Amino acid sequence: MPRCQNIDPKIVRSAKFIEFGKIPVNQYNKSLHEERQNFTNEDLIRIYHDMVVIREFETMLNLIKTTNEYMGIRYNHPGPAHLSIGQEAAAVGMAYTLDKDDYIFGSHRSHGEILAKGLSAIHKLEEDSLYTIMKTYFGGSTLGVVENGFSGSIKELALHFLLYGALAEIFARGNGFNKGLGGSMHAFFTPFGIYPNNAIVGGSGDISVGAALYKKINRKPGIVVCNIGDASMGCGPVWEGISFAAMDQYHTLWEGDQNGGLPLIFNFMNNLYGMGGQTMGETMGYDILARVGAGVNPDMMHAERVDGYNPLAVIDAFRRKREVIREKRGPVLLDTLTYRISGHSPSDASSYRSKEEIEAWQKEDSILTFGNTLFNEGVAGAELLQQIRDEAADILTHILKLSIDDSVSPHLDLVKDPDLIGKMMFSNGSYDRMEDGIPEVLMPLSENPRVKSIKTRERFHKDKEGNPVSKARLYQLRDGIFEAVIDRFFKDPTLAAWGEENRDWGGAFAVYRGLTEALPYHRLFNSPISEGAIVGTAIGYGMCGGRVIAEIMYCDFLGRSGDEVLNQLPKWQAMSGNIIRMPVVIRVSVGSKYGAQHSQDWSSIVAHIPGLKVVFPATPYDAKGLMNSALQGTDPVIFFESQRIYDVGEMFHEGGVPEGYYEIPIGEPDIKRSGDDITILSIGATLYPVMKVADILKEKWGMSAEVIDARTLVPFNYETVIQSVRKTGRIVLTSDASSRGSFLKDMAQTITELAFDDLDAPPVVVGSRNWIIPAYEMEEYFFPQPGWIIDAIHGKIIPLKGHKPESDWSAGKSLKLNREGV
Ligand SMILES: Cc1ncc(C[n+]2csc(CCOP(=O)(O)OP(=O)(O)O)c2C)c(N)n1
Ligand SMILES: [Mg+2]
Repeated sequence: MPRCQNIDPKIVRSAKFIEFGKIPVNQYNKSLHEERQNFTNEDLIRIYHDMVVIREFETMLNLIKTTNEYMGIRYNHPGPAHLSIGQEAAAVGMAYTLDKDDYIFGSHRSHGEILAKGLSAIHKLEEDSLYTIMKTYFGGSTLGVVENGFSGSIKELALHFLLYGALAEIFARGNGFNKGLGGSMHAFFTPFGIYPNNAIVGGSGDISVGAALYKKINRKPGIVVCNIGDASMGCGPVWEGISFAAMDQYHTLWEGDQNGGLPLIFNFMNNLYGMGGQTMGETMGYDILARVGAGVNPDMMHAERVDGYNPLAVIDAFRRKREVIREKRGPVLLDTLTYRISGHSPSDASSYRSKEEIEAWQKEDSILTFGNTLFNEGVAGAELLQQIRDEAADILTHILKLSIDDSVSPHLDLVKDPDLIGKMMFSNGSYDRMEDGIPEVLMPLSENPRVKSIKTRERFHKDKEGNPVSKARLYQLRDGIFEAVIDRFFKDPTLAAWGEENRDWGGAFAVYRGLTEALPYHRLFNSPISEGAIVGTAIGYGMCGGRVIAEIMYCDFLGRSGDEVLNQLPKWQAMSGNIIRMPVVIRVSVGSKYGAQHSQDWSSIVAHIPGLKVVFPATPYDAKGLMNSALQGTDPVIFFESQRIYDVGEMFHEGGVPEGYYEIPIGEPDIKRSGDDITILSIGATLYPVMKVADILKEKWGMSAEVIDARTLVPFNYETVIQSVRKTGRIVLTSDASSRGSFLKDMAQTITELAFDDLDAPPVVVGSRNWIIPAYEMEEYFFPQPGWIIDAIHGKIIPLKGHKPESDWSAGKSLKLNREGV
């Protein structure tokens, strides 16, 4: 259904003022006495206990890092440890109301948050399910270490399990929560609702929005809390995440029970510093961080500053904000004021702040203050408080011993299996749907106007008489992608898609035309112009268990989603210890005609990044089969589509593009024409000029060229290419990417290694020039042309009788261009 929201000039042109309401700052003012009806003694003592455990955990790590010793136990931890001594009340207050269905995301400084959330989950879970969670995690290997010789309750065992899983992870041990592949800045444990912490400042800013979308779209219980630092408010992904989370459409266009805001709290752990930069007074201009909420939406994001030095103030805020979320009025922004007594890292000399300042905050230390309050109110005697602190130290001494004992806590054994991490990069799953259920659609597939119109199209480029089919009647490459996408929407209830102009516009270049009619808003929607968050939210949605297609309108805009594509999407499967799967397809349209910032083929850049599958089909048959595979899998796939060839018909597959479902395995190149004299390997749209080259070679020199369409960059089965080279002894590689540092060069080098003895000449790469891409009228001087390929064959592989080259492929020219860097 197309959107219908008329914009009336009379209304939008009328004069008025924007009124901002009040944003509460540290308004909590209840005494413990007044809070007694909300907390039992046991609750209050638990809050104290949880803060103490976190303090001891971080103190132990600080001592290990700075003195290599804790309680007489010596250990050298070479890795990072960004500690949160001072921030315990903020962490415990944040986690207190949350249970395992509530997800937290974090930052490089999240040990305290992990422990607080874990402790809260342990408190709320029944013993049976708690034990099952521990027993089934990595087949019980983490539990086995702490269970051995343990005599206590399940809840006490769970405390040991939590501390051990986190510490072993920090020390890169195989029994850690993420098999030691996450480490201090990325440790997490999803069964307790602890989702990835992120070493990239602000990295969780958009990923957490995707998690909230997952909960909303799939009607899952719980809320999402994005714990990030005050300095991350300067980061693009955070601003983009906030815009994405606060879109009007959740209230104006999403229908039925989907109408309403996201279940999300951006909780800024505001310790007033970046590393050394002061966010208030130096590096930011917000003065009080909560102010930012005022500009975001008319609800001002329900923004508030809370005193994160008082756990009860934070709990109070979370209780109130949960109500806001229950009423579907999210997202919420909390500015939780706290202070980091510890350095940014243990090597930090705190040269950027005065001793007086640190001492002033130490005087108000939350554990000290809260302990005194409990004592004064008669909740706990000094002895009990001391006992809690002593027990925490005892447990941590025990856990430290276990965590550094190589016999029970070894690192992953890369001696025994040097390829172990390689095996963890992809999950290689195959699922029709990520969850059972009935997909929500607005009409039967057969009644969809686009589906009906495609039915009438010719699925091969020539009709039965062998005449070319007109464009209007031709089944095009874009139709292949559409068929795979709509088919999956009718199969997988979790599938959602978003990007710029994905809905009424019909998707960029009309690939999605017809989808709007078939799908409700919550399964297909227009995003803000936020390429970072388009990908970041897809990552969050995928890691929570949903399948998703995100779209980047032009490949050139991938730069805007650099961190998400290069640092987040490829890494979480392996960094989680394979706890997480990532069924995320990023469609990337490679432009043409629009010049230097709209026409680049950056497939080589993503192919360089370990952890991404990279696909680039050039025919309708391949596009449909590869999209089907991408959408059947559980790995991140960057799916390149060239705008030059969206309207080509199928020229290669006999019988045209099948109507039914089929998959083409990702990683298999395809021989588009057989030949004996030379191999031409092409990636993407250059397939078509290459076919011209093959014709010319045949006509003029009687040479038969074997044309191989790579179809995929990663993974890539070289067998097909090597067998071809064995036969032809010669190979040219071509694509629209600028040649320097391209994936073609990587392929040429691999082919040289694998088939050196079979080659008559070195593999020759014919890529685009190392320039800006000029206007359409001059594109033929930039992108590989049939003439260039023939000249390159003539100049570098085999002289072609009588050929007069127009381009220079001499060694001298190559040296000159490289010397000049162009
Ligand atoms: C994108 C990025 N830039 C810089 C860094 C280096 N760095 C690590 S922590 C940090 C300061 C972050 O401050 P804030 O977000 O307030 O969190 P805090 O450290 O105070 O908990 C910086 C600059 C990084 N990890 N990621
Ligand atoms: Mg900070």
